[in-house]
Amino acid sequence: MTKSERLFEEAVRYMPGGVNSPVRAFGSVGEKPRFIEKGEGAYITDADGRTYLDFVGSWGPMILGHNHPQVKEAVLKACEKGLSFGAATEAEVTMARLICELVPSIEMVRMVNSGTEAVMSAVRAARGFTGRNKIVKFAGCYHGHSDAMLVKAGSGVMTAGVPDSAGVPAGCSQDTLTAVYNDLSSVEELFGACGQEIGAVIVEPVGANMGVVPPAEGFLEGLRGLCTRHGALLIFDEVITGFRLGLSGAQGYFGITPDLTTFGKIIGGGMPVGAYGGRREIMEMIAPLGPVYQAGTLSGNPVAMAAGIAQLRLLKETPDFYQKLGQKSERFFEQVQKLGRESKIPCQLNHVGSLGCLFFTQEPVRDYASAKTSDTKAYAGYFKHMLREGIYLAPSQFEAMFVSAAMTEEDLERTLSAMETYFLAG
Ligand code: KE4
Repeated sequence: MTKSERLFEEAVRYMPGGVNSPVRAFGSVGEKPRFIEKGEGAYITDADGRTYLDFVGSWGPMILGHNHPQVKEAVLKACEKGLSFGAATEAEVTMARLICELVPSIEMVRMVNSGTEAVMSAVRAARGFTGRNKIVKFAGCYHGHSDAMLVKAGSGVMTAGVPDSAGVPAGCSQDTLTAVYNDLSSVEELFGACGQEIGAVIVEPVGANMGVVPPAEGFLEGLRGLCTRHGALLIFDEVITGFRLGLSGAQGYFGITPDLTTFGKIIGGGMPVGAYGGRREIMEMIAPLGPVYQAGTLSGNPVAMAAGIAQLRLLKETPDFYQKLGQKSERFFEQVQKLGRESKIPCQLNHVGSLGCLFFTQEPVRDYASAKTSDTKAYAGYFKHMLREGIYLAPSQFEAMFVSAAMTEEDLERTLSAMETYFLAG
């Protein structure tokens, strides 16, 4: 029995499914989870001493790779001064100023502790600002686990959202309407049916929780236009794309200005951090200034801020950081695409910048329904093959590959040859 197996055997006694977040249980790939002991640069090492090239990167935060010396040093330095005060600190001002400087649409920002909390708070701010209760989201987009976001696509236009989890009362999901990603007409239909009641549309500007699904030409512009026309707010959930696709995230990459943006992952540098921000008149609704209540004991925690500030400064000050990461990723994904075309196993690659996903389906993937045509068993076989080759991929077909700046050309070459063996073996 490996140490990971032994740890898992014990873990399931004390934690639901033996994990603190479901995807880590490796359930959809039929493997026992690897317990990770450490990370360094592009690599992680499990409890049995096996190292893997890490394409998960803690689901996005580790864009610089693990244990970056300057991020680590900033954290250790902050720890020297104490871990948490529950009081205002300079680090929070530095972080808020940095986000407002880097993302033009953000005039004011509030730090929280996770992407879920950022989305939950942004939705409440949108409802408070507009005085409207309905929120439109998209099938296949994930915005964390707050009740209003755990909604199954209702069948008809007017069908109120149906809870997508036990424990979510109908009352919490009835005001969440679901549209089809990359299908503007499905959004127009909802606005046509209840436009004056819709307070906001929330969207992942690049879908990254149904695998990676880029926005179709005109989709994001169309959402912007519809929201403006109907007096609803456009919320970009940039928990994954924020500081991933560029210093001003997907909104800079695609040139669309949302009213509110949510962040997570990269802004914490690996520590628990989320944030939401946007137009001043909206953010001034937030307590203690305005009537929308939101709070958090560890929000803006000085150690977490130190990690996030160090990472954001490195991204801002490293010359041509995103150009280099983008070119490296483009070269890599082009090779993956070529392998996919020669592969005996049908697969489709979607990618945007350093985000990518290989879908095991014949169909081009442009929304949740087409993503779901993927053969998850084939993905599981691919996952296991790559794990044996020392390549750590997302343990689910419906997640993203994250290329990190720490990955070398040799790392990516090794990944491609591991893929080639699998695809050509068929
Ligand atoms: P957290 O509460 O997990 O920090 O963030 C929720 C969230 C919000 N919005 C988007 C676009 C997200 O991708 C996420 C969380 N992403 C998943 C990965 N697909 C986190 C991994 C997990 O759940 O363990």
